[in-house]
Amino acid sequence: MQRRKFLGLSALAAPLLALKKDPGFTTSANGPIVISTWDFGKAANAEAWKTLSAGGRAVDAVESGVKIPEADPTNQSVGYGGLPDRDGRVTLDACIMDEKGGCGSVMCLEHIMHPISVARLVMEKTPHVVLVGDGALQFALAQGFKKENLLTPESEKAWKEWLKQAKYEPVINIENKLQQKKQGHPSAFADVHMPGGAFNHDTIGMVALDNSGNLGGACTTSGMAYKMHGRVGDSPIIGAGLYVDNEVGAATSTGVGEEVIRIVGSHLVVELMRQGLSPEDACRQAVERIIKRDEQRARGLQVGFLALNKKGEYGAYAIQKGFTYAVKTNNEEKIYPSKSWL
Ligand code: SD4
Repeated sequence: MQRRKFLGLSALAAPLLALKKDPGFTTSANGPIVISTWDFGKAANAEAWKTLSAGGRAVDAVESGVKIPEADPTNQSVGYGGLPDRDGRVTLDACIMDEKGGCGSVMCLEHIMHPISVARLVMEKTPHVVLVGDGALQFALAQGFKKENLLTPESEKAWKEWLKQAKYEPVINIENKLQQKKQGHPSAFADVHMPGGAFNHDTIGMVALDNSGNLGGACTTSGMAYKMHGRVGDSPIIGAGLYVDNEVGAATSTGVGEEVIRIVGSHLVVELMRQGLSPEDACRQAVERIIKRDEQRARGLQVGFLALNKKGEYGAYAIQKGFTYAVKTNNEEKIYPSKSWL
């Protein structure tokens, strides 16, 4: 019995020996810093920077930053213009954390352009952490948010195309592929078989360190396109899609949310940094945790983590190539490719 257990374990461990070793580099910045997921993080960082460069709070910076993709109708992966669920409904997930351990979240919220700001008010004006669905909408309307139609003609068209085959197939690195498509890049989807142009996942996660040395984070998404109605991913789940601990650091994630929830990914990354790992090593270990659960499965999907510590060092790691993140500091404004397992 013991032996069988041992053999079982070693069989599980064997694929891990194939995990790539990397030197675990970290980069640090003097002064404030903001980092966010994917190429579209660059414009969001620029907005957040207005607050950070004026000496403002990280939590204010990240809220204003992620509102940029939320309001962009051409961004089919976050907020307004986001691809709907299989019933044609745009349902949004978002959460936010501040330096005091405060957190607020909304899940499956419809008709509100800025779910991140509703999440912020859940944090600041209610005794709760999470509001979902109708309750979240009711709260938003009571707080003065406007009810709007978030389904753009382009996203409606893509959904109707998708309905012809109605096959749920998450596409790896969809965020950057959508961005390239927008920019007229001819090979944006060359490597992907997409019935009806089914684009499938999307999120902006942003973490920042302000001039006072405090951290904040925000994460917002329309979730996996063509998901079941009511499906919630990792993004609005505190500890999964985002975690901030002002003593240690902050982390966020993107990709197939179910995988991130199963390992409580962002919290794991922060706890690994608490144990002394660099941001990149912490992200890598979280990715390895997913791979260890089911290597075969992991090969077919994308998850990326992005982390920042109290010293302003940052790093990222993903399962697949193609995950990118944007960085803004006093000295640089850049998009980096993340290291990856595959
Ligand atoms: C979700 N994690 O809803 C989000 C989607 C995402 O890159 O991040 N895609 O599962």
